[in-house]
Amino acid sequence: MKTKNDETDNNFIDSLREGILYHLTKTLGLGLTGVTTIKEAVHQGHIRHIYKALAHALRDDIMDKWIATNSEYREKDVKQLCYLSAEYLTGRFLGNNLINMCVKNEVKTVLDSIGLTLNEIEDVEMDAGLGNGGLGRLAACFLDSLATMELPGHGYGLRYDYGIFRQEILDGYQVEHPDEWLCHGNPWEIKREEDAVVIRFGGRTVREDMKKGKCKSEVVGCESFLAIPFDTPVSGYSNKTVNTLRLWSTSVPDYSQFDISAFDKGDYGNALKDVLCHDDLTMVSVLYPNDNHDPGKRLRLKQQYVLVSASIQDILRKYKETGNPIEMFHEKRAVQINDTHPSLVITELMRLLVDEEGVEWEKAWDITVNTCGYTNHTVMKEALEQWDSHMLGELLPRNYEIIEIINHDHCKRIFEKFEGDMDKVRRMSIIEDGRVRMANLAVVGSHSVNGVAELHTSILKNDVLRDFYDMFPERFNNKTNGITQRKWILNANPELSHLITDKIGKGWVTDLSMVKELEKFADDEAFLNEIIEIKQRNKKRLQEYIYNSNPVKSETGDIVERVNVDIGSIFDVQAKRLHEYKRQLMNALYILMLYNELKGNPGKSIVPRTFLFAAKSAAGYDQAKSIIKFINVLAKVINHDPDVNQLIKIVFLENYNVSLAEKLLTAADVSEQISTAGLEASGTGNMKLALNGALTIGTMDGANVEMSEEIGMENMFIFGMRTEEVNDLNAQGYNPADVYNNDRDIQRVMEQLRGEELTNSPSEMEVLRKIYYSLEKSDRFFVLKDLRSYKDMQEKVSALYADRMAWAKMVLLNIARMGKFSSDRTIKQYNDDIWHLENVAIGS
Ligand code: 26Q
Repeated sequence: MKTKNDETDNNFIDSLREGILYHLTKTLGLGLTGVTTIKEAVHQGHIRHIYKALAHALRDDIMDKWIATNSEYREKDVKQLCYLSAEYLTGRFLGNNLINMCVKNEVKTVLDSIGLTLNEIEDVEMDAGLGNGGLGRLAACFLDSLATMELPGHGYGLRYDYGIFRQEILDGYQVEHPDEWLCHGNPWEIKREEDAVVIRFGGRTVREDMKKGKCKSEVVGCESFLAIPFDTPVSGYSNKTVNTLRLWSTSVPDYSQFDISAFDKGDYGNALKDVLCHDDLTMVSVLYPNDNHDPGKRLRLKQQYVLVSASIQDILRKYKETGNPIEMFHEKRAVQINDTHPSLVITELMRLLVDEEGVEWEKAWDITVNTCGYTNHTVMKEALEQWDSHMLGELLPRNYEIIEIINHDHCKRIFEKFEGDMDKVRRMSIIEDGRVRMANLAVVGSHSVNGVAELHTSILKNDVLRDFYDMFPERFNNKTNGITQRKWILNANPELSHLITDKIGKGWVTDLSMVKELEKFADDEAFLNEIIEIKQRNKKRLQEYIYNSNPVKSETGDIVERVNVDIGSIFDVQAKRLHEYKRQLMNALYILMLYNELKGNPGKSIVPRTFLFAAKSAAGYDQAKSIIKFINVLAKVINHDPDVNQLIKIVFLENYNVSLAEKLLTAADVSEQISTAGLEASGTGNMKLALNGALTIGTMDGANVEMSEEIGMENMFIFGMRTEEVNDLNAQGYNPADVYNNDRDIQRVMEQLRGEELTNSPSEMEVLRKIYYSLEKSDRFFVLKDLRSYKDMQEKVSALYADRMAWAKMVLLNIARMGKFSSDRTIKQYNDDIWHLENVAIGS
């Protein structure tokens, strides 16, 4: 079947031209006197105007479908999913919409006729970087899959004025800048002031009935203000579904709370005093740049409560408009909690049901538990959220009281079920030691608890949440992550997409399992050559990007040099947040060992390699920042050493974001997935890279395990300790000296970290020393322990690359066996096991 993707639609082209011209004048107010074609308009306007007019023209098309989708959901009174997430890493919207509306060719034609390229126009748009890493990107992939699969599922989140910071690398150090993603406006969102809701903090509870907290309560003396929603349409691929991403903003105070008399007397300051404190103004203003780390900040708690309270008030209000009885709420609405960040939705729903709707406590609890599902994304202790009880009690008195009651009932049940096992009660209590443990609340208040890969879920069951698994075994289930192939191949890698479609048809776009059919070309040399050539062209594009847009900069931002990478070399990519458990340091130490080897054996020939790193570190995470600096010190040494720089090179790509990921991951030959076994919940970059034809060097961690089951161990480069070995070694006591005292090459790199060989700058030496001591003292993530087996495996990678056809065949098998890792599959499993939404084909 031909669609608009194969055949250009001339009617659409004409209406697009008209639409762009219309919006240039009527929406953007450009006085294009005497202008009748866009071509003439381009001469008068800026490229940004063309981008905006194009966005508006496309939006016009989306709007009708959006309205139709909403009315169909309403009329059919279907069950709807509300995905609650503090983060959405969507990246740019233009590309997503062009792909899913199947109008990319038409838009290219129109732009071409006015002398512009789609790339130029796309580059005008800033990334929506409202997330840190994997968890936020997963939420964005899920929205794409929900809409494509015609399921009624919407996202709720926060409209941060500033997303993840823009990273600059100056003299090798990370410098953070505010991300002003809204500075030129956002044509994709619609402000819905009519749906604003009031959010209340502080105050104290009073009760209608003096018995206990389980009955109706009211909070008085609060500080309150408004949360205002902004909606962004989420189009499905090649269908008529348009779901909604609703993001809350809080910059406007609740004027109803103004002391008007004070205001009238000219005492503006006092009138505003209780409504506008510093926090209020900045509440949803900036994303916390932490990933897998919880600093326990009060403002972060306020943000989370805005998300939760605004969303569930909105959900409940719209539900009541359907006329269905409150007792049926969980049959018509599902709430998925993306990590513990929105887990206060449990107490907020209880509060609304009991205090506002007058539902009896036990009934309200049933509804709440049956509505909520909780997804865990980490086993790292420092990332498990805990709030100080006093802070929570002071900021959200009624919610805290509700937690106390939930906890009381919960502890009582544990005591009864486990025959007075007080240790167990303490371990499982929601409140303990003056802290509220949000993961415990999330498990107790949800009917479903899931991990994000098989290994991760089994670690939850057997270790992190073991007591809870004993108590509620039926709640635990696995949902292995996936990625949307629309974004990560169709949009990011058009040439590979065409090749695949040529060979097996386009079914894979909505059913990734079909890529399996590529396996029959595993020995087709012409086909393998085409794969290699596409990769080379992607590498060439990345090479140009590095040369033009990623120069080495001095402390003051002056360009020091431009780096030219060799596209004949292996592009070895580690792109992910910087965290010690992800072991970018192990990669860097391996490069140092390789450097030493080359220096010690002049004339030694190896397969040339370019080591590409891209990573942001949390602004306050010192050790991670030191690792970034260390990588850049190594880059300086190696890239300037004529003995080796024809063979190895290091590039640190600054400001890793979704748009850069599209350029970088499609150009990779080798994918680094080398976390300490048991610590990476799933990983999703591993999937994006393999699907785009990179081979994985990795540990048996997260989703790598399932990838190796699909792809075959023999088609990946798996090394290092397994989870059980890590656990055993932890139990036994690990001494890193045992490693470096018995391995001269590792000892050598340790000496280089401590000595003056790599640098004579005192500040750089200090950074290196810090890394040295962390390894020498504890090496918490077993970098030294796994380093030797990592190096051995890297040598196997190089050997295979030298055999061009053997490499290409393995690449093909990797691509062909990635069918499982589509987020469409993940969403289907969430839906079958947890949400039970029905498919709604709009307009049929
Ligand atoms: C918590 C409290 C205060 C401030 C920030 C945070 C915070 C923010 C973000 C804690 C954690 C995160 C993000 C976690 C995350 O991205 N986890 C990743 O989730 C992916 C999707 O499931 C997995 O593939 C990754 O393995 C996992 O690390």
